[in-house]
Amino acid sequence: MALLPILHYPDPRLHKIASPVKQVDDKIRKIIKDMAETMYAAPGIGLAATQVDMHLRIIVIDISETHDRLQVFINPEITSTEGEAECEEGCLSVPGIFEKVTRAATVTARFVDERGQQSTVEADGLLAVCIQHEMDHLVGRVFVEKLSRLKQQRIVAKLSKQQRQAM
Ligand code: K1U
Ligand code: ZN
Repeated sequence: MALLPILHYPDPRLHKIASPVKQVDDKIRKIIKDMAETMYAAPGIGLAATQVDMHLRIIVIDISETHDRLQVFINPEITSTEGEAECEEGCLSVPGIFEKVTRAATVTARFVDERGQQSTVEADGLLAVCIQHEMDHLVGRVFVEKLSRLKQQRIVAKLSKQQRQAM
């Protein structure tokens, strides 16, 4: 079992742009396995490779209550969206912070699966939120950057305090 260290906001490596995966091979499947283990251990319902300092377009998500419905999205691209919905979001890279964010209510995305097969997903509810949140990580965006400058400053101050207390 390999648990990967998760980068914490405002680490500048969270702003790197991830590169597409060229070929889904055993090396990529090992990264996916380690990412899934890291997500389950955190615990979280999603993780983008960017958050574990691997700058490849890979996302893992499991929104099931039983933690046995892992979904893997390699090279995801959103092809269409509909509507708007507000949802409270959290982030393993921004521990202890939960804020409401508005995103598309439904998304359709194409992606490559763990076997290297092209696939599509139509998502709404929490899965749609999670796909958009994780895809933002792949282009270096963290959800708190959707909030007001004042809220961001408060969050950075709160995280610095948490880090000082953890020392
Ligand atoms: O990207 C991440 O850091 C993962 C993030 C995903 C996410 C959650 C909520 C809305 C949008 C995206 C998390 O998993 S935060 C932790 C969390 O939400 C959670 C943890 C344990 C049980 C249930 C939820
Ligand atoms: Zn996140």
